[in-house]
Amino acid sequence: MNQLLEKLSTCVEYGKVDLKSPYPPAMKDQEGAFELTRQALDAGISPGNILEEALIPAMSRVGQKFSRNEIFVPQMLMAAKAMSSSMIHITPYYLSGETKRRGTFIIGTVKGDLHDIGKNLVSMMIEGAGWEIIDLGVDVSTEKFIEAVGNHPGAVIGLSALLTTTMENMRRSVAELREKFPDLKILVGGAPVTAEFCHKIGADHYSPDPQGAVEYLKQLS
Ligand code: B1M
Repeated sequence: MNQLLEKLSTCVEYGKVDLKSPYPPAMKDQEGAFELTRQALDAGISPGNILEEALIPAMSRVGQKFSRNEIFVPQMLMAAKAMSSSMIHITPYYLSGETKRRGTFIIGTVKGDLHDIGKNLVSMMIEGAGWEIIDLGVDVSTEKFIEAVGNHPGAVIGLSALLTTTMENMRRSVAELREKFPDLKILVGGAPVTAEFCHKIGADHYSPDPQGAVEYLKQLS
């Protein structure tokens, strides 16, 4: 791999955002994802190659380490922050249509539920895997989920729930989404959710963590 891309990939994996970022201490005073992405673009490397060869593999390594409990939420957040600093340079190419995303992923925490830390991690990892994210936020009504799917034909949807009480709202939203969009792929997750519950409510896939969600989407794209 190109040396610049290799360096950029390492920065994202270890959460080195930019030159002035003191984290991680071992990379203090070194350029970070922000500067290296700019340099890669200036060197003529395409945004698609930067994404496919540096950013996506870095986030995939992060997801695998998180699944194996080798890193924890703060490290994952720093990696996502580094990825976002790189995306500042890459996003304009998507907006201009010059570079294509792998698909659109709609995500939200179900009605009555305000927990969003896990949902945000999932959405950051999926964005890191090359998908466009439509984040509906927390306390999302079934109507809002339905409206978003209507506005983004072909999108995959993800519902998160952290409370046993809001699992019932997840069930309702999934049932109505399924009725309106029989072919829609529905992913569910959140601490109290299980594969058995997913199956019972008619969703397509349950993932206990962001990496599982990324792997599922990979099969679909
Ligand atoms: Co809340 N809360 N909380 N809380 N809170 C829990 C969930 C609870 C287990 C704490 C406890 O009692 N031990 C408990 C639920 C009990 C139950 O239902 N059985 C609880 C409760 C009761 C409440 C309130 C009712 C408290 C009250 O007011 N009496 C209240 C409810 C508010 C509401 O939602 N309506 C409440 C409020 C809050 C805060 C606002 C203070 C805050 C949320 C802040 C925020 O999210 N912005 C909060 C927090 C922080 C927690 C705990 C401590 C941490 C949750 C968290 O962020 N975990 C939590 C206890 C705990 O989990 N230890 C608790 C870290 C996060 C990375 O993990 O969200 O599980 P998690 O996400 C994981 C996976 O689940 C998965 O990937 C993530 C990364 O691995 N995942 C998905 C998540 N969504 C996914 C979607 C996918 C795929 C995977 O596909 C779409």
